[in-house]
Amino acid sequence: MSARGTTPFAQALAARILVLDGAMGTMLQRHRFDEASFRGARFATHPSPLKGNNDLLTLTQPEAVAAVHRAYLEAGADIIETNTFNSTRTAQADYGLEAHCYELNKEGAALARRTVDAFVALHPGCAKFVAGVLGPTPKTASLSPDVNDPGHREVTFDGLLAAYREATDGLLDGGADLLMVETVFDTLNCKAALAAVEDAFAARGARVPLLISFTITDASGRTLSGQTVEAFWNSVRHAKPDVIGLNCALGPTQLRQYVADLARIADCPVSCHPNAGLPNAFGGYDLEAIQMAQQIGEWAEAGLVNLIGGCCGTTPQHISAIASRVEGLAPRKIPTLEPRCRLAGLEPLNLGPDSLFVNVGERTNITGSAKFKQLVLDGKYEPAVEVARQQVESGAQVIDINMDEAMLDGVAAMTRFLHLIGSEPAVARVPLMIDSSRWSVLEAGLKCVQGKAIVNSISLKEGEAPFLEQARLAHRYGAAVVVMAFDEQGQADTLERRVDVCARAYRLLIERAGFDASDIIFDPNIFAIGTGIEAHDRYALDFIAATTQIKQRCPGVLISGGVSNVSFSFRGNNPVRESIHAVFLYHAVQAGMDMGIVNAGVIPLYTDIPPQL
Ligand code: THG
Repeated sequence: MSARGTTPFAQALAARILVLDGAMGTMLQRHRFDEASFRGARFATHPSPLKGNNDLLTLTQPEAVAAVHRAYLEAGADIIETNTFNSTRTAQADYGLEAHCYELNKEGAALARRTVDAFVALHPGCAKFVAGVLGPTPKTASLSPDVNDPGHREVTFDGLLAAYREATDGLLDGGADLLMVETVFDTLNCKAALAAVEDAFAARGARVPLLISFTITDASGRTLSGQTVEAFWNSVRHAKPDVIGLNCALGPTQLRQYVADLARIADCPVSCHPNAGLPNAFGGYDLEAIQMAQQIGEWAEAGLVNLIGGCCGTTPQHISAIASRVEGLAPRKIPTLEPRCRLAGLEPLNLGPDSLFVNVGERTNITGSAKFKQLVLDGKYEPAVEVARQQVESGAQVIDINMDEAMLDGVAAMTRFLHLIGSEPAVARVPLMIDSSRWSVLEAGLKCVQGKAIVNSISLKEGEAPFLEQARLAHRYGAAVVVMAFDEQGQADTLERRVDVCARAYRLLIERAGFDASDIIFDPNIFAIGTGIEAHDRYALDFIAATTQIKQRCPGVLISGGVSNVSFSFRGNNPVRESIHAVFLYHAVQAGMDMGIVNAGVIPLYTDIPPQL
């Protein structure tokens, strides 16, 4: 695969601020095509109405589409977007044209390709690019369309994955230079698109530059699915996009602060293609070319952008004014970010060496709470969600969710529960830790979360091949991983084995699965002490010593553990258990333990424990 940073696109981005084209829809509307024009001869007898299906014009009015591409090239656009915004099965289902999606994408890319190539032939030496557009689809994987059933979803991750894969293959086969996942309003839809793109690259053994552009829907500064700018960025960073940006919904005035946020936190080029202002009473856009160019020019001068363009309501005049305004201005410098474990729910959670200990709520675990287990077994999901809410209210910054129970369909229970808490903003705020001993349940969970989650857990228990396979999949879904100190010989229970098993897993993850160290969370096993068996006496001490040594041998990783395990021998005596947890954490945190699965809110302060106890 070609390395990032050396493509003609990367070179152009390094040299100047690139200009994207403007709106396609508004330009096509000027033709006032009627039903017969949308259909053309080919779809004359199609059983459902086709008027308004702009993507179909690629096949039935290709000259009109090519004329828009040409107008933007002449206006000074460096990048031409394919007319494929709705060319996914998920979107074309509205017109009964699912069967034509591959062709719509391939032809959409080929038409843009031909138009760009013809332009370059007339203007030799200029660098122009075709961006294959993957739109958001009209459905949301993270939200329920039915207020009475917050657990319902109209579309699944797998359904979107298949739709995006077909579209991506069409765009690449048609000759797209770049791929652009754009107007993202639901991060889970976006993650399905990113996985599809990654799969297509892997199948071809070649990649093209990838652009992601998302939409802030209103003054709340959040996406439609509820994420902040930084939470969104944390949730898609795993795809290592060549450009991350914002488009649509708002005009430049409203978008500026979010572009500035992104410019601060993104360690890759930043783009923006706003609407021509907010829609007026008739749904039109009034911001004129010169004014829009002035605003965007100010962003360029402030060093906020690497690529700019226009969305709804923009015309070749807008793009021409913008292109002239930014010509000769320096592109934004790409910042180098500190390594951090960057998690996200609706809000970001960034963990680094200077972070305080992170409480992971343990109570949404069927194996760890009799109450939660009974609620789920009885199908009482509303009070089960309430358990999650209480954990967050009590200070859990992440919640651990486990549905491992013989009497239960784990995949279905995990899916249902994650859908429900996804609709509960007080819970969805925090990143999730998806806990299961079965990969099928972990994977089902990953298909439900829009944020950057933690997989709990993977290990070398079954050997290197399944470990690497699961690690790569977790990465593809954009998750961090808890790795248990467990190998083919069993759970590591001595200091030396705890450290050795983690060091081996570290090498494999970094060298063979493409992991950043900051996405690796080692769990060197918290076992019960005070069992009466002498060999168990050192378990807590060895965990603490292993924490220090693993951090030395595996730079950049985090350490976690299930804290309540340590006091299992004292079940029934909560004051003693909680004091043991406090003492354990007092030492483990000093040794470098970053996070722990705990009963949030009940652990006393070390200094409050009566000396006698
Ligand atoms: N490492 C990782 N994941 C883990 C663990 C770990 N997940 C599960 C577990 N261990 C951590 N979670 C819990 C949750 C509850 C309890 C212990 C660990 C617990 N529960 C009480 C009991 O069983 O006595 C309460 C029972 C009840 O209320 O019914 O102790 O180590 N990566």
